[in-house]
Amino acid sequence: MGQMEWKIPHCAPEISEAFLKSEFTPLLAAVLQARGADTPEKARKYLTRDESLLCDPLLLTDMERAVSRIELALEKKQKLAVYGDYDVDGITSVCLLLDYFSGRGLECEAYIPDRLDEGYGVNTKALKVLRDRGVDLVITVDCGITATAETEFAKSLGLDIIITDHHECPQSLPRAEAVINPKRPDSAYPFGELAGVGVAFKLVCALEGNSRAPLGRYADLVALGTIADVMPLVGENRALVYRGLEKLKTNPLPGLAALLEESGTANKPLSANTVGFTLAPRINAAGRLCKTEVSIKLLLSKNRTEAEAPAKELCALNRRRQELETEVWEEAMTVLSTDEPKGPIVLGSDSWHPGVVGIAASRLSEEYRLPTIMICFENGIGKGSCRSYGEFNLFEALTACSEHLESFGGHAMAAGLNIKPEKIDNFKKALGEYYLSNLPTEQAALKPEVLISDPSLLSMDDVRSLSELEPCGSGNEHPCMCMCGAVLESVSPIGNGKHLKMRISKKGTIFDCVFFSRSAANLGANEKESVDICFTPQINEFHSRQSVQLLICDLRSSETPENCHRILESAELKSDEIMRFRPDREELGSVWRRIVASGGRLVMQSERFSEGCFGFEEPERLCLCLRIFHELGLVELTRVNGRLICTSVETRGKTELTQSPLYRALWGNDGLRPSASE
Ligand SMILES: [Mn+2]
Repeated sequence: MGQMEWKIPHCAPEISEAFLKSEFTPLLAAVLQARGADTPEKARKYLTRDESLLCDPLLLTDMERAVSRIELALEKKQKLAVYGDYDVDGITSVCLLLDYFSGRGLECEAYIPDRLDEGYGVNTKALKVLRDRGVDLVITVDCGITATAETEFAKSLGLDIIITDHHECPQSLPRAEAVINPKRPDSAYPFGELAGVGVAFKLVCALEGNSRAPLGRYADLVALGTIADVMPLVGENRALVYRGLEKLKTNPLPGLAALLEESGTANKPLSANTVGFTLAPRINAAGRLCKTEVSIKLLLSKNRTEAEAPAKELCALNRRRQELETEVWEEAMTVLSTDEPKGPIVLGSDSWHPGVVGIAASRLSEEYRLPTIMICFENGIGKGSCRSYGEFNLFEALTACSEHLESFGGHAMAAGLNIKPEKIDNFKKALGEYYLSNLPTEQAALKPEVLISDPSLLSMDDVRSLSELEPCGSGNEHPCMCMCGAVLESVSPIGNGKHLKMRISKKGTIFDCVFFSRSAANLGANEKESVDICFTPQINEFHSRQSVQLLICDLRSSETPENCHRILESAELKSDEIMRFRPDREELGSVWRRIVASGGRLVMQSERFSEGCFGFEEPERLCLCLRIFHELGLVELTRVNGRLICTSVETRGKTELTQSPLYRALWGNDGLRPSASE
C-alpha cells in the first residue's frame, strides 16, 4: 500500500490569448487546454451537451429490419418478451422497452435470467419456457451478441429474435431477425459507446420516428443504466445523461423519486455521482441477491404510493448486500494482514455469497493495488471473480495459467474463472510467477491535469464555471489539479475521526480542504509543513453561504525544499524533472537581471523554498539558474544558518551559457542555441 506516484504537468498553464478574450474563465480554459480542447471553438464543442449530439437511430445497422418486425408484431397483436440482464443496465433496458410496448398496447413480458442458476446471457432453457408461454418475438437487451446457437434454437421453435446489445461483437453474428449493436464492424453509427439501455432507447426512437418524446419519458432511465455501466460520458452519452439528470431533478420516474427519498438523498444536490453511488447500488443489490423483480416493480411503478414498498425493499437488500460484502471483506483482510501480499491476491471460501465477491475483489484490488481473484466454492468447484489493477492484463495472465483452470473468460480488467479446489495452490504459484515476469511497465499514477501555482486561479467564479464540464464521470472525469509547496496550516478530524478537514495556504491565500477516509495519523505530514496536494476544487454550500473548497485526493510532504537542496548540492535531477524545471535562456536572463537589480546579492530562507522565490512558481527552476551561474563563475553561493546567499562576482567579457556543463546537460549540446549572457 505504498504511495501512489504523481505525474505532474511540466509547468503552470499558459492560457492562450484567444481563451483570455473568450467567455471561458481562466481555470476552465486551463482544464480544456489540458484536455486537448485548446481553442475556444474546440472548447465549445467539448462542452456541448444538448440534443444536437443525438445520432439518427436509423444509422444503426439492421434498425429498419427491427422496426418492421416489431410493426408486424403490433399489427398481428403478437406476444413479446424482453430478455435482459440482472445488472442495472440490463434492468433499465428491460423496463424501458416494457413500458414502451405496453404503452403501444402490446402484450409483453420481462425475462431476466437468475444470476446463480442461469448466469449471464441468453439460454435455450429460457427460450423454451418463453415459447411455451406463447411468446412470438424475443427482444434481447444488453446481451445476446454471442447467442449464435441459441438463436438457431429459437428459430427451430418458431420463435423470432431481435438482438440489441452493446458488448464486443464476435467474428460472426447470430442470424437473428435483426442484430443492433453500435459496435458492429459494418455499422455507420457515429458513436460506439452506448450502454445497453442506450441501444434500447434508440430502438424506441426509431419506432417513434423521433427522439423528443422518448427522451422526455426515458432520459432518467437511460442515464441510470449508462452511469451504472460506467460508459464514457462523452458524445451522445453526455447529452443523454445531462438530460437524464435534469429529469431526475425536476420530473423523475415515480420509482426513482421514491428511491431517492428512501435513500435520504432527495434534497441534496444531484449529480452523476448520486446516480452511481446511491441509486445504482440499490438497484444492483436486487440482482446480486437474485431479486430482480423488486427493481422491475420499482421502475415500472405508476405512482409514488406504488413505488414505496419496492424502494424500501431495495434499501433493505442493499444493506444486506453491504453486510455480506463486509463479511467477505473482513475475512479477506484477516488473511492478508498476517501476510502482506506482494503479487496477485488469490483467496477462496465456501461461505461467501457469490453475488458480492466481485465487489469485494474490486475493493481489494484498489486497496492493495494488485490484481485480485476471489473464489467461492460450491459442490466441488470454485467460481472466481477476477479484477485487475493498473496496466496488468489479467485476461492474458489467465490464458498463460489456463492449465490449472477448468474454464475462464472476460477482459483485461475483469474476468471470471472456474477452478477445482485442489488446483488452487498451483494456480496461485503460476500466476505469481507470471505476474513477476510481466510486471506492468507503466505503474498506475495520479495524473493531475493542471498545476496551480497562482492561487487566484481558484476564485469562486472560476471554480463555479467548472460545472460546465458536468456531467462528470468515466471518460470525462472531475478535473484533478495539483498545488506544490503549499503550507499545511491546520488539520482537524471530522465525521467521528473518519475524515479530515484541513486549511492549506499558498502564497498567502488560505483554502478550506476536505480529505475523505484519511486520519491525521496516516496523513504523512504535520501542521506548518510544506505539502503538495492533488485535489478537485468545488463550491461548498453551508448555511446558504458559498465558498471554494478543495476536495483532496492525495497529499504528500512537499518535495520542493528537498529538491532545491539536492539541486544546489549536486545538480542531480530525475528524468521527469529535467522537462519540468529546466530554465530557458529567457528565464536565466530574468534571474540575472533580478540579481543585478538587488545590488548583486540575493538572500533566501532555504527552509521555505516553498514560498514562491522571487516570483518563481517553482523554486527548483531558480535553484537550477543559480547552479548554472555558479558553474559559469558568475555567482558565489553560501549557506548560512538555513539561509542561502547568492553574491555576484565581477567578471570581464561575455559568458557563453554553453560553457556550463549543467546547461548543456539540460538542453543537450545541440538543443536550443543559447546566445551570450552578459
Ligand atoms: Mn451493459
